[in-house]
Amino acid sequence: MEWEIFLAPYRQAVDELKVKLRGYRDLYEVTAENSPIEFVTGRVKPIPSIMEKARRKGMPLTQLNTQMQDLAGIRVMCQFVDDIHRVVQLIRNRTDLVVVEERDYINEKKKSGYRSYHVVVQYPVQTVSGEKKILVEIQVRTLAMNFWATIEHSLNYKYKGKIPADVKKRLLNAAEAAFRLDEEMSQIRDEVRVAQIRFLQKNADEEE
Ligand code: 0O2
Repeated sequence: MEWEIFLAPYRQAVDELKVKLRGYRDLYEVTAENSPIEFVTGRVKPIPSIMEKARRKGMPLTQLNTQMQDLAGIRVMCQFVDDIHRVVQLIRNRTDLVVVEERDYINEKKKSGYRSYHVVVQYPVQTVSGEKKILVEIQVRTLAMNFWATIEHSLNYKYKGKIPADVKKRLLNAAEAAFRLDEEMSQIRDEVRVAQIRFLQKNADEEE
């Protein structure tokens, strides 16, 4: 029950931010621009994971609100790597939250091969006892990065954090393959854009 009371504003923050970030898709629909957001998910960290992380990092349970930045977590999935930077800019421009930290695991991937852009924000929630400022970790990643991270995460869970060396190596190769897939998709998109512009230009010239 105490956990539920402690986590209630985190659930509120996750619910509100999911709605707000999903809203961009509708806002982009009325512009000529493509939405940089494909889909948004969110979760409050499960209690056993909170306890495990607190133990691993030597965090006192009384300091979780200031020390554990991902009790509330939002994930934003994008089609292309460029879209990640557009989403991060949208987050930085918001006036209903304050960005407190950014971690660029795209230019500096983790040892595991993990890639994503993390933005930690401070978000005010209106609770029954007044305003409470909550830390929320927003992970922004491409569909390919998400595919890799989801599978690696479940393997980690399956092997209880002790993935065998050969599987780790193959996961690293798979992370590189996901990275190349992102690069290839961006190039294809750029080439299609150039071809479209040429096609429109040609039609316009012919009509003159
Ligand atoms: P879950 O189940 O996703 O909620 P640390 O936990 O020490 O690695 P720190 O300092 O808390 O990291 O912050 P970081 O690295 O910015 O964010 C941690 C979260 O990023 C993780 O949460 C994952 O969601 C994701 N992440 C980081 N590294 C990896 C990785 O190698 N593989 C995958 N699949 N995800 C990763 P949690 O706490 O692991 O849990």
